[in-house]
Amino acid sequence: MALKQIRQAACPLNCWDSCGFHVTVENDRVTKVEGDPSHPITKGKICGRGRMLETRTNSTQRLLHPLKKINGQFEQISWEQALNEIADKLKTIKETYGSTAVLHSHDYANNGLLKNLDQRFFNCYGGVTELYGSLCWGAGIEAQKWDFGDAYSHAPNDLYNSKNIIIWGRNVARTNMHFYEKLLEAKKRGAKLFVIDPIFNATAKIADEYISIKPGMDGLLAAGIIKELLHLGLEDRVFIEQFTVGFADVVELLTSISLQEIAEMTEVPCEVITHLAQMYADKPTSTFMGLGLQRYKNGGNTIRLINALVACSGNIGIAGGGANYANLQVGQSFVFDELILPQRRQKQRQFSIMKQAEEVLTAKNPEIQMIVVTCGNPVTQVPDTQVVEKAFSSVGTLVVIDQFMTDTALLADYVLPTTTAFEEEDIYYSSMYHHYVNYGPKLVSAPGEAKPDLWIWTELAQRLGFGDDFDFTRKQFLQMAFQALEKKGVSLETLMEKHTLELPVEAIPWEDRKFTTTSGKYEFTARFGQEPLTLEVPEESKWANPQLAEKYPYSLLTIHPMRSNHSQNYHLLGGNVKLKVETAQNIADQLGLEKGDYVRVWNGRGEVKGYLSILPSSHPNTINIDEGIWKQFGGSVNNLTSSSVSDNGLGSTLYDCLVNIEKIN
Ligand SMILES: Nc1nc2c(c(=O)[nH]1)N[C@H]1C(S)=C(S)[C@@H](COP(=O)(O)OP(=O)(O)OC[C@H]3O[C@@H](n4cnc5c(=O)[nH]c(N)nc54)[C@H](O)[C@@H]3O)O[C@H]1N2
Ligand SMILES: Nc1nc2c(c(=O)[nH]1)N[C@H]1C(S)=C(S)[C@@H](COP(=O)(O)OP(=O)(O)OC[C@H]3O[C@@H](n4cnc5c(=O)[nH]c(N)nc54)[C@H](O)[C@@H]3O)O[C@H]1N2
Ligand code: SF4
Ligand SMILES: [Mo]
Repeated sequence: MALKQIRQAACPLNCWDSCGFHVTVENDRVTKVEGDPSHPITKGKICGRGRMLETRTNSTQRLLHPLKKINGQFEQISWEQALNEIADKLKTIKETYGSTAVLHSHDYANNGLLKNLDQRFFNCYGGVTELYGSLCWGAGIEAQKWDFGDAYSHAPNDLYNSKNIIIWGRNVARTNMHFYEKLLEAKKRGAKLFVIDPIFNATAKIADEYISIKPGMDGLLAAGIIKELLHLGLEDRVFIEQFTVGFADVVELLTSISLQEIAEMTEVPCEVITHLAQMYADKPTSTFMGLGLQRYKNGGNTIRLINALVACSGNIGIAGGGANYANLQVGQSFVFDELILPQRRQKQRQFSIMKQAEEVLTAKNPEIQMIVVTCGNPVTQVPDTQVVEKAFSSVGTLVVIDQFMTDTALLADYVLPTTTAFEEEDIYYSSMYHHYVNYGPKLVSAPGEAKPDLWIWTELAQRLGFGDDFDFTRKQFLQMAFQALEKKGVSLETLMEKHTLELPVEAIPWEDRKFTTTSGKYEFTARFGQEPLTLEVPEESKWANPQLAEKYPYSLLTIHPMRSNHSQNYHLLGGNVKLKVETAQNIADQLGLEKGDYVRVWNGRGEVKGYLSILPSSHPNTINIDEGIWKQFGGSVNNLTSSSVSDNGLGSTLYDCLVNIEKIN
């Protein structure tokens, strides 16, 4: 008789929601993944990507053995051979060129605490070339740090204290499902919901008001709303005078542009801007920014101008208010330095994550000899795919650790098969939305010879002479990260028993009006902070580059897919995955395109082909192609995107992209 058990576990995926699971296990096999009804956020509901972790774990496409490319063909080799050869290469590279001739290319495909041990490995090895910045949220995080001192959000249930709720460039219904449920509840309780987005998405459908905006122009819109607040005398003078610095600079900046000009550039009518100013003053108003709206050259300034609006309308540090972007209080609860041992690094070099490919191609002293990829699929996810492919094909040795044969793995010299979340124990958290941390035990054995990332680091460390640094159990590593929490009475033992714990973080950030900036105040501008606020436009726009805009008249967004977490699920969806090119109605009308037409979208960096569909009610001259698509299903939209870096230096400009489109046969 099959032994069937329902076990508590956690979602490992890089996502706002960090859900709790009920996983059915039968005969050492995961057979179903559902929501844990006792989880305070998940309450029994999860998304398709979470449920699909069952398919992901049991898939016949899983990598089962170490592979080595010999004469262009992958051949199965033993772990012993793979580890010995990679360790030998690491030894020789360090001796000949220095340890920074190795690039560690990674992203955050798995939210497990122990996934950070890759950095421990590379630090103990001597320090390699690491990536800095973030494709995901870099510009916005940096903006929050400049203005407030850190990026903190209100606790999820504080939403019920809001009179007005603004969803600014976050695709809540698709990317943040448990927040969507809270929006529905807040509406029931009487809150008014506003959605500002170029795409009339599923969240816009439940809004009281939808404000359609030209992509990349949100900072200007915020500036216009501030202008109207001042014009109507609705700003919070007490907050501005007592708890902020630099407001005079904002006022001066706003004199450089008229409301009419702002309306023309943002393509948001003046009356709507005035109305939004009245709404911001009708407190408490909470603002929830997404990550989509800051993936522009001017992304840092965009977030800073929205912060400025929230601040001068007096919505900071009050129940039902907040400039909610991310909640770094969550990640800051763990002691990462104990895990990654930064002091063991002897050498260091950093490449921007956006420009890693160009940096690989041009690096000197030392040139890159080896790239090791963990928790990432750069050929699909990093901008300017053609350059990424060139760079990742050019190095002496490419090692990819993954569960599947991705487009990046296809380029590798060594592919090492790793486990999925249900095959190893870890603790999962996300600094994006809520402040609960989840425990995920090992539930089933790994198939074939797949091994946890940690096992791979341990084996390599032993071969390289620093095995002692990895001579700890998983639990001991978790205890290292939990040191600060234990002192606050949050114990690892309790988490492992209860599976979910609330972290002791502030529910209403900045309630005491003590900001962690240099001045201790909210910083509108550069006086004590970093750089002045400016009214910038996207890099690829008719204002910044009229010639480019003439050639490529349409704004391309490349938002996150509904049914896949980035590139992780397309190959598991079954059926015929078709690349969808979604355009605003006016583009289809102008070019005589119809739903189902086969079209080519191109710019100076590359092209993508797919099938047309219409984005109803969305902003004119806007196109969207979801990100994450493997070559075999049509190829990554990053063939079109730019590797530019945001204004404040740490973010991507993935949505700052002009293209053209035509019908093909
Ligand atoms: N289904 C699904 N969910 C996911 C993920 C996934 O891959 N799939 N990924 C997870 C990860 S890693 C992240 S970072 C989050 C991202 O979560 P979100 O921020 O919600 O999603 P994005 O797709 O990055 O951003 C898209 C939203 O920003 C809007 N947008 C784009 N440009 C602009 C602009 O200039 N102005 C305004 N106002 N809006 C704009 C888009 O129209 C869209 O509604 O989602 C997480 N959740
Ligand atoms: N054009 C465009 N590009 C984008 C975005 C966009 O909106 N538009 N979004 C950006 C954002 S927000 C993000 S966060 C990034 C995400 O970029 P990535 O993190 O690179 O994308 P994923 O597809 O989630 O995951 C990459 C790989 O990690 C593997 N993986 C999963 N778990 C593990 C594990 O435990 N160990 C190891 N070794 N591997 C594992 C998966 O199998 C997958 O192949 O993409 C960015 N790229
Ligand atoms: S992907 Fe996000 S919403 Fe879906 S189950 Fe995982 S954490 Fe929950
Ligand atoms: Mo992300």
